[in-house]
Amino acid sequence: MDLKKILSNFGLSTDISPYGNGHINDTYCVSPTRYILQRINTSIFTNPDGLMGNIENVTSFLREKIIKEGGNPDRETLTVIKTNDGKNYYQDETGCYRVYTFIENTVTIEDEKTEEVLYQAGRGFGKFQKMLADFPAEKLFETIKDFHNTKKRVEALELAIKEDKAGRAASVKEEIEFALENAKYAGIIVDGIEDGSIPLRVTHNDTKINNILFDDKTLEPACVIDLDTVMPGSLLYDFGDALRMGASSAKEDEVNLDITWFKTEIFEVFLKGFLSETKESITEKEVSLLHFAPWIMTYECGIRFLTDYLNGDVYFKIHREHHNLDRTRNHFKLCKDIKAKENELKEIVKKYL
Ligand code: ADP
Ligand code: GN1
Ligand code: MG
Repeated sequence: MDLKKILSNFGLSTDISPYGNGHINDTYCVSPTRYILQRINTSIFTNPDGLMGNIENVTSFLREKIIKEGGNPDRETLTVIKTNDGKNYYQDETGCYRVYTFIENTVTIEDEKTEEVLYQAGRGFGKFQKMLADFPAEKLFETIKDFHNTKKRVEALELAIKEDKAGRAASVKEEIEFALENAKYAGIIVDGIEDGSIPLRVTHNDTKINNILFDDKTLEPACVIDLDTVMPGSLLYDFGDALRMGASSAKEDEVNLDITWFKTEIFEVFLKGFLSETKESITEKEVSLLHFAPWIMTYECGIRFLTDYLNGDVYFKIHREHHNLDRTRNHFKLCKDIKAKENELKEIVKKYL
């Protein structure tokens, strides 16, 4: 693909290099005036019009709110750059491309998961959810169906085991056993949403720590990014998913499981930050599941990695052989550790409410 030609369709013609560590889209940084150029992964996001429509709706809604609150909308939410003919993405035979302004004087955190960072991330993701509390959910297109439906994720795993497309099932018996043994917990949030006991809210659904930009001096949350999966969901998804990676002592794909555990002190500071924004709206039922949220999101992501490994690595980007298996093992180790610390987590929640 000719990235310079693609950029000329946004009125830009400059230097360009690969950027970031996302697992889904191809991200590039354009300079000297910096922009983010992304090739949208259209095998995952099959309706780019719906996807970009969501992003435009959500960012313009946020923009108005930020202005009303006296904030800086160019810094606190994403800004989509239109193509020369006024569209929110550009399409050619090599794919679909979008451009955002680059939010300067911010940092992306991958490994420096300190208590300060996770406290600020809790505030940032909590505020994001609060700001979208009155966003008209019916305007949202469902970009990935059943994204956090853990029961459906278990079904997808069962199908992958049965089909065994990559011929790997026999080599991961232990992981399959762990996944299926724990499938009995898969309905706890999904069923709660269905029976109305857990409120359906507009949520981010991908609150990984590198999906928030922090001020490079104060580390305060500047902007929540990666808005591809903003859809109706549960507050517990955003809370739990941020801790899946954020509260791990190690990287998401660390293979040394002796140095991989769940840090309860990080759970505590993230909780404190998150509740500073959501305390008024969180329900009793949601509170009763805060200790469980990191477990279910880690379990769900773990079985998604395992499913992808069995399917032959077709969904998540991999950078080495067996990468998805390494991620699976890492997540299942975390699940075991979270379970062992369940009472400690419950006590922490009690302290804050
Ligand atoms: P993916 O869906 O593949 O995870 P992201 O949208 O999260 O893609 O972008 C990947 C990385 O690019 C982010 O983690 C962040 O470091 C950087 N990034 C994305 N958008 C911006 C932006 N507007 N300004 C600065 N950095 C950004
Ligand atoms: C993907 O896009 P990225 O890298 O922020 C994935 C998340 C997973 C995560 C695991 C659309 O997030 O659901 O939790 O990888 N995003 C999508 O690291 O599937
Ligand atoms: Mg991302």
